[in-house]
Amino acid sequence: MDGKLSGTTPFPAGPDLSDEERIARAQAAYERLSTRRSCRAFADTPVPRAVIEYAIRAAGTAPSGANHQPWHFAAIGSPDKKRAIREAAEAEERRFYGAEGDSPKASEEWLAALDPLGTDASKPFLETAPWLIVCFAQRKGGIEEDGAAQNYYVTESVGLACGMLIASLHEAGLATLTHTPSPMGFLRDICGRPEWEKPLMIVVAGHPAQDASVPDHALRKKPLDTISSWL
Ligand code: IYR
Repeated sequence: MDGKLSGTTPFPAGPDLSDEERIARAQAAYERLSTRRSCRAFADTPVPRAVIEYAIRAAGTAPSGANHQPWHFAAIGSPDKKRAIREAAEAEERRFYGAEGDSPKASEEWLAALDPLGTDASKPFLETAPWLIVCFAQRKGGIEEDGAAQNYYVTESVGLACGMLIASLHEAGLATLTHTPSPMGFLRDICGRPEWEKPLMIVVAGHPAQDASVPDHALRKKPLDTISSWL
């Protein structure tokens, strides 16, 4: 059987709601999610591991290619590991931003696009925040533990899981940042992950620092009639 299950189970019934109740729920979900902001200054206030565990469990329910669940989440809470990640990430970011006098690896256009966010090579939040969740995409593995099967739609699948991770952390009242030092191969070494896993992003989670702020640029969301068409 190779661990594959061939039966079926009845599709679970959704809640018995009127259309009005459904609209109200959809609106409430939108309103809650729309308050999420990327946070770039975190307090060192601890967050229980159980919160992170449930958020990772929720991420692990995401749809994925052939249900192979091609993700691994390394939850980093230890100060030593956080420091190692900060040091390696900042070294890459200094090259990206050209902070050491060399010409930046990033194009002028890219740096101009980041200007309204006010980001630079300094990433103190990687040590201050209580949790760094390093999200890995598994090029192979299949559904079996230690499997060798090819995985499919890996980036799409892990992107969906990361979205659900962030939404769950937001629901739990935490601030998050999706951080993408570039390149980020060093995360594989620090987290002790195998070469067929590709780090996709770090999800930083915790409470915002008292002086955390949101750049106006981040508040500009495209309206419904731009992001959708109805045919
Ligand atoms: N990794 C860099 C640059 C960066 C790139 C994008 I695209 C962003 O939306 C934000 C930052 C950094 O973290 O500073």
